[in-house]
Amino acid sequence: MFDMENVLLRLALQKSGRLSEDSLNLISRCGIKMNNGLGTLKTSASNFPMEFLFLRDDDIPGYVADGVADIGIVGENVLFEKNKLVMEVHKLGFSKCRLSIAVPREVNYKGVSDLNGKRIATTYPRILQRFLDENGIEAKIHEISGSVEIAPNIGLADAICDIVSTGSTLFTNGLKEVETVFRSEAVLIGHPHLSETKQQILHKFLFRIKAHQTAQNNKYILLNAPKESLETIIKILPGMKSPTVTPLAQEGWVSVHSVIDENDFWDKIELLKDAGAQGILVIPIEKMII
Ligand code: PRT
Ligand code: ZN
Repeated sequence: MFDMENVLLRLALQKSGRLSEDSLNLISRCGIKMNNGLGTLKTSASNFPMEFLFLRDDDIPGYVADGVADIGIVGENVLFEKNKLVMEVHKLGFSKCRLSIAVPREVNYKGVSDLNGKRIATTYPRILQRFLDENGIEAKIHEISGSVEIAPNIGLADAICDIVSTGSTLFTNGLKEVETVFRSEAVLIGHPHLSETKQQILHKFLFRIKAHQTAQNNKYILLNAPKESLETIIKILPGMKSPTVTPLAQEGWVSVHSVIDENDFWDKIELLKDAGAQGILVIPIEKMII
């Protein structure tokens, strides 16, 4: 299918952790079949010129910068903390989280200047330092490699700066979130100087990623409407170009097919019902190329 002189684009993935499942899912949604690689360091794809390296997420920016891997999937938190020379190619929309400062619940925190002179434990010293500098705060950063949330309880620090998702880890450790330092999601990163052939493969991969993301953000909608409401209904449903309208066997009724954005889905359904639409069907879209 591809005649690319046997060049393979090497993608670095997290071996096991919070990014792994969604990364593998994305690859599969792009129609790329990975040869069985469970437990191995490296595997290839059977139907796409791609090879996969399984690594710790912290090592991914470095390997991509050095050219050991051509592209990688990593959290923006790790990308910015590692500060390696790589390109941020595309945001992937999963593994969303934030890096926040938290203090013991009983502390009467009034604002960022309360952090002056305090000790803050974190595994993200670089991102935290930038936040402190931007806010003109002088605090002491304690870099630790894990279990940051216990630092205040054992007297190691007055505050922490750590990844928060649901907030339950902070809660169970008697901490409260007081400042958001950084928002993160998984991103596709790339080596800054890929060969022409590798860039072409990356292009194909990106095209598939975007088709999958667009499909995820849209729904296919089918409904029946009385002919006299058609004009109103078409205004509510702009669709990709214009909706498909076909007559129904029942006199005076038509069937309307279109695509709607996931974000204004519920508002549009209300409006469509009010306009006289009936038998509304909403169907997920597998791929969408616009
Ligand atoms: O072994 P390896 O080094 O590869 O993995 P890791 O243990 O360093 O990373 P991993 O798998 O935990 O996370 C990978 C990436 O997922 C992170 O770099 C973030 O970009 C993203 N991510 C999304 C998260 C979370 N959500 C998350 N909740 N990373 C970590 N957490 C931890 C956080 O450190 C804290 O301990 O979960 C806890 C907080 O969660 P809540 O839900 O209780 O608030
Ligand atoms: Zn890690």
